Amino acid sequence: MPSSPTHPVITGFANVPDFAKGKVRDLRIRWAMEEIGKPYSTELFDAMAERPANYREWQPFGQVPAFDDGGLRIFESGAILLYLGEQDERLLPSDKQERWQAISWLIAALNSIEPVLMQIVSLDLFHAGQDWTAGARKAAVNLAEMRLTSLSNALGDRDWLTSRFSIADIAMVTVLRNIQHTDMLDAFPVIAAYSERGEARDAFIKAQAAQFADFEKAAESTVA
Ligand SMILES: N[C@@H](CCC(=O)N[C@@H](CS)C(=O)NCC(=O)O)C(=O)O
Repeated sequence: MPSSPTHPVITGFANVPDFAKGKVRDLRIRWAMEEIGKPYSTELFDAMAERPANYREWQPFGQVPAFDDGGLRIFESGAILLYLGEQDERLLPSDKQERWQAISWLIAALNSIEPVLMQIVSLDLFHAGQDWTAGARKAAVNLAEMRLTSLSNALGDRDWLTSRFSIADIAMVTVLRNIQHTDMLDAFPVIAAYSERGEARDAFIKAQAAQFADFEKAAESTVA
């Protein structure tokens, strides 16, 4: 539901390599905004160029996403999700135990699962074809499989990480997308079904379409 600059602003990229489309982390924030029906605007940067110097006052690492809600500025996708969760119970339950369970899973997605999966992304995509990656990949896959086994056991027969959908699932489902270029989830049917469930949500579909639409718009304006 992208809209005018009077709405909260999410930063993202105008152009990324094909393998990164649908994976750039602004997708998490777009998804959360769609879940609660909140319009937003985007500010897009050229991924291959230096960010504007003053952007680092907003996002110290020059990364996306960052978020501006009427002058209130936040960086880190997890922090932005927490901010949105604080505003709407559809994203984060108010019951104390459920809330902290969801926050625990949000941090687990970003801190226990994402770094492990990003090692595989780094070896397969960012350093593709470099001869040192073969040995390193085996160790990275072993560690990832250990974590995925734990995640699968924790999910069990539940639909979501906690008793209902929350920002924890937005984080986890988008994190898991990073290994879509592999067949690793074939061995984890519980996680594969969980990912599919998340990606089948209307809000996810709209968010992903909006990210792709922004890439296309930027490509058209480059050609024109
Ligand atoms: N921990 C940060 C990671 C952000 C991040 O890695 N963003 C990527 C795009 S998905 C980026 O901006 N990469 C370019 C760079 O690191 O310079 C978050 O979750 O917001």
